[in-house]
Amino acid sequence: DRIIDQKKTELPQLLSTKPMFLSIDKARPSLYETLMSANSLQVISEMKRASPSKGDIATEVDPVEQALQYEEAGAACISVLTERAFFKGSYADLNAVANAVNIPVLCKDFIIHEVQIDYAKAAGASVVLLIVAALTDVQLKSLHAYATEKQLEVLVEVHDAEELKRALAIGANIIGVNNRNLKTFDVSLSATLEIAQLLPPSPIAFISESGISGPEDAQFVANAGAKGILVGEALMRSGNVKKSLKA
Ligand code: IGP
Repeated sequence: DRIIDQKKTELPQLLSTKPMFLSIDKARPSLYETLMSANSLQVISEMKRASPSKGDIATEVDPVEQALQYEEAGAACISVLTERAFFKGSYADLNAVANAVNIPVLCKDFIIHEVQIDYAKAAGASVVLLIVAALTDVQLKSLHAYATEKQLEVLVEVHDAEELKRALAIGANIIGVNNRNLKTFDVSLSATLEIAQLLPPSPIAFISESGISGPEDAQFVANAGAKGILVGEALMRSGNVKKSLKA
């Protein structure tokens, strides 16, 4: 709630200036297709400097160096935190990463308004995150339609059965379960198990997000049916990204 309140105070600034980025136009692969066609667990690797639950993680890291390591190690997609007040991210980070890599790039933020989608697109993202818990049904539906119209893919994030229902109702085809409860910061991989069991037979790219700290966690959520995992902290702290991603 505090993050959303903060977002609301930032909207006037975004609305009063046009997004201006030097973006290299790239035809990136589709994240959905990548996840659905792979026969092994795919990794969305995150550029994350800090977080409200963990404090500073790697504030001084060079986002381009980090992203190139991820890409070279075989990541399916790179997630870049753009939220500034709590995660120390920026659209500049997103823009630098998008220009450096050729794989899908996800703008990781708390999106509540179309203008944030315009910024994500202008900075070079090919995927945006929509968090069901942060939006009304009307907002969720219209932001999903807006992003789709702008040729962006959408990762729709849920945490429980009720939110999954709302994600399915708007026809989300990439659904991520956040193992971290955003209200309490409690992390439990059983959230992935719970949601996996409720997924309909339709072809949904199902992702497990947060709290995946090593190969055992990855195996656990893969067994539950995840086609991909979203990993931030463990990779930011890893001295050897290649080795970690291989494991
Ligand atoms: C990564 P972790 O525990 O591996 O660092 O988590 C990612 O799932 C997490 O950063 C995240 C997030 C979010 C951040 C998931 N959903 C929504 C901000 C907003």
